[in-house]
Amino acid sequence: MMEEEILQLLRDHPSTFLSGEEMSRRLKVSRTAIWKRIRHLRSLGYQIEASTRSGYRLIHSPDLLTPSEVKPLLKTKWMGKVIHYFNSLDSTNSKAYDLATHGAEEGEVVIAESQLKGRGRLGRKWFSPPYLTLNLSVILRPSIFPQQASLITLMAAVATAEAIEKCSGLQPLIKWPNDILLKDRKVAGLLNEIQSETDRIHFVILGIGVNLNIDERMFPKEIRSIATSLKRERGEAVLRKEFLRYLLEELERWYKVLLEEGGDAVLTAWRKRSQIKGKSVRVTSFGETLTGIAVDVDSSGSLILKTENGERKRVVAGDVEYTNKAPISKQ
Ligand code: BT5
Repeated sequence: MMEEEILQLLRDHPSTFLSGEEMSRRLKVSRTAIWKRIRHLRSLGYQIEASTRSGYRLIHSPDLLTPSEVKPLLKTKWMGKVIHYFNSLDSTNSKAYDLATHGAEEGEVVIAESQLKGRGRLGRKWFSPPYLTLNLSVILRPSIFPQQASLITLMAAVATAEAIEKCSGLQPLIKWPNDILLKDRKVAGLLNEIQSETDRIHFVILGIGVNLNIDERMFPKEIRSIATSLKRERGEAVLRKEFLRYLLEELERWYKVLLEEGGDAVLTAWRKRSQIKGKSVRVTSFGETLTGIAVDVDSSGSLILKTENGERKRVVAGDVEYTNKAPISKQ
């Protein structure tokens, strides 16, 4: 994108003007083409000072998640070094799946400012309005068995929770298997999709949606009482590109922990962040509903439950509801 190249040139000259002539020479396009792109950049929120004699100077950048905004902040070795950025997509997971099928490498990421058909699990919808959320999909090619793929979800949940804490100071809790909660409301959700053979994973698409700057009244009515955002809980907007930076760093770190130290190291961090042990839960799994006490999560990421009649059950996938809410007192 030529806009990216123009921004790069302007950033390389932070305290001086760069003439339109110089820019058109470097980018091998006409001065009118440069002017049109500058106008477009301004419409996106970039403040670019223009002087007929001296040229252009970048004064202020908006909080977009474009590669040119994000890359200067990134301190990762390989995660997010290639960013496929879109203003709008149906779903970043679908796009990433497509890219991975055509050979995209581990660590490449897809970001969209908004999703038209953001996806949750089991065909559910994910609300992702423009410029207020993070919609991220990461391509991973782990050399682990397909049966261990749930560990990737646990790893991503830990990384997302840590990024939230680093960015906001808030302490989120993880709810099995893929929710991140602040004060019992969902602030982020994970959707992992995997392409594999019986004993080999081709790739995993790690989809992460985080509500960053959504105000409460902006949430659709159906989820208003169960969803929240970092802005709502913190009382102040977060810089989205800074959050993305933390998240990519944490993902790189925890993925390394998983591959080098194994699932136990991730599970230890996950248990601390989930406080699931001993909680009364109702679990819906493949159309069946189970109630009981959560005992733990095992080494493959499954939930272990002690049911009301004392049986131990292992749940591989499903939805959890906490049922030990304080009783409403009678007056
Ligand atoms: C999830 O599913 O929580 C997975 C969400 C993953 C979204 C990311 S965004 C980037 C990537 N690209 C995609 O297309 N998806 C991933 P699940 O556990 O099934 O929860 C879905 C339910 O959460 C919905 O049925 C709503 O009740 C609720 N929900 C929808 N949008 C929400 C939001 N923005 N915040 C909180 N809750 C929401």
